[in-house]
Amino acid sequence: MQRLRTFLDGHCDNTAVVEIIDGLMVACKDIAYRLHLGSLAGVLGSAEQENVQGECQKKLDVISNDLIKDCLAAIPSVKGLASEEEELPVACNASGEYLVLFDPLDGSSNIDVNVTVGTIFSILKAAADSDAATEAAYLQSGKQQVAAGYVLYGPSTLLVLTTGDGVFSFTLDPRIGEFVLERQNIRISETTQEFAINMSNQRFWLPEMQQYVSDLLQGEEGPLGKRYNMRWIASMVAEIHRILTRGGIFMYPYDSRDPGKPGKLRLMYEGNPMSMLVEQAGGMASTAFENIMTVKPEGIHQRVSVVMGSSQEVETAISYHVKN
Ligand code: P6P
Repeated sequence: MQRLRTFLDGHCDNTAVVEIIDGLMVACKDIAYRLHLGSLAGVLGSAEQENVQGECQKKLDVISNDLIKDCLAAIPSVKGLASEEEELPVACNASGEYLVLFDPLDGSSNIDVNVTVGTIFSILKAAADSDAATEAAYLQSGKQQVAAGYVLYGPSTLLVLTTGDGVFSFTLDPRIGEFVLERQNIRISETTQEFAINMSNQRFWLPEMQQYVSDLLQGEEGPLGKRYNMRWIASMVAEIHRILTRGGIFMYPYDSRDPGKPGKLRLMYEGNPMSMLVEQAGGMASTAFENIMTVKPEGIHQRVSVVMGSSQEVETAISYHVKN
């Protein structure tokens, strides 16, 4: 059993990034502990406050965010951080060279019904003269990420990460309190018969997306010529983990409920890190019109339309959009 730090020391020659990932896991192990205690930890339910997104925060959203912030601020190579739960970025160590963006507890609406949630993180190199207390320092496209990953708090606690040379997964062994290597060089199957989308939004989608999903639902009698199964967990981390494990396509497309926004999910700490993982595993990640990791960010909480997973299926979804 290879422990996470042993693996990272042999796999990644960027010691600062290794320190950040290894250090971040201290907070994630604490989050895993509190989640698995559930109501016994007195941390379920609402925090009776909203985040910058105008979403009702769960107690564990706030606790997880604070745990990760404190943990990252103590790592010398972290120059600053940006969180879904923080309106503005937070400067950490002036001598640090890296920026960490994260969603501390993605899918947290599932906590009270005991469904899998996760922490998503993205690591960027800070420009030497950048001010980590301002958004500008973080507004780099997804292609600039040096590392990305998520911790999945499910029946077991898993870490899935990439430092730009393949995707690797680790299982938290509670007997020793360490993440141990589970899978190496994870690859997503090019084809799939499983799609994930929230069908209740169907009437708000672009006609192109409506047509694609309609064809998926027609199965072998339709133009796509095969039967599809559907999944929707309402927790992106769990959906993407399923896709990394057995293929599939995950979609949260543009919808007209809020015409001013290109989608629901956030580019910097959901779309980009998940896109890096999916592409490193041989999949594709698109807005349906362009590669997610080429989107030029204009704000740290910017939203993005998401279509990602098995490459051939994503290409099919894109073909419904691009020709029009
Ligand atoms: P809906 C969780 O809130 C999240 O950001 C993603 O993890 C998830 O895929 C999506 O939103 C679920 O959204 O509209 O189905 O509740």
